[in-house]
Amino acid sequence: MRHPLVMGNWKLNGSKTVVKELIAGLRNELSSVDGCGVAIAPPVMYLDQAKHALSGSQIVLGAQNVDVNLSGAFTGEVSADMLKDVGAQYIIIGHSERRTYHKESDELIAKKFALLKAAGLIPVLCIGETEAENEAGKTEEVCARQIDAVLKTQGAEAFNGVVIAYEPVWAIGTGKSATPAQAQAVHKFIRDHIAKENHAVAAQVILQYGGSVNDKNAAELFAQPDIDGALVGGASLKADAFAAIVKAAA
Ligand code: G2H
Repeated sequence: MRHPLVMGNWKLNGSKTVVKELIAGLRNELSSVDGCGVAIAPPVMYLDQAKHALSGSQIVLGAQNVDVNLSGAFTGEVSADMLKDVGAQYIIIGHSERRTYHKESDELIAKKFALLKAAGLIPVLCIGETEAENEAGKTEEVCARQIDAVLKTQGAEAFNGVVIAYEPVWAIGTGKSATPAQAQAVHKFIRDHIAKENHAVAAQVILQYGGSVNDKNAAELFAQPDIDGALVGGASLKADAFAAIVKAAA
């Protein structure tokens, strides 16, 4: 049976002091929480420091991206083995900010998905439509296309043990979250889409919602049957707000 997972995506925020203080705050706030997986993805520069600061806690380390190459002359990149080496487990790929600012394609993201699986890491595959696509009624078409890049090349079984984060682009960092009903409808579509290929795989895949999740709207989102937690950006930078979101999912 799948379990809820709340993951913090710190994006391009933090410092050595922030890592120290935020993780201390999270450890304090979440020491007695049971029933919800918790992960944080600090900037890659701070993964090693974060891993040490998390030692002995239930909070798992994640990362925000991985390169599609394993090693070699790829200046500025970070490989799956390096992420594994520092103890990261959940790796975000396909975030809309990477799709937009770094021109990452569905095909490139599918390659990253495959290499993370091969390295024994857990992909957190972000999908979601833009505002224009939403208004044109293309939400399902876009989500299906983004999932199919993996599904049609690696098979439904590739989704065993992985996380998909549905993040409507119009809801990211805007304060304008999807309503619980809107998010549930898309989550159900995503699960049904995978179920057409493999019911058992679809039933266990963790489907997170992402996009302006905060301590006020989390509980209602998590009450939806196909929403298994959240990928949290802005609110993951405050220990009390992030802990409240985790508690709402537990
Ligand atoms: C969506 C989310 C985290 P925020 O990008 O991935 O960010 O919660 O700030 O909308």
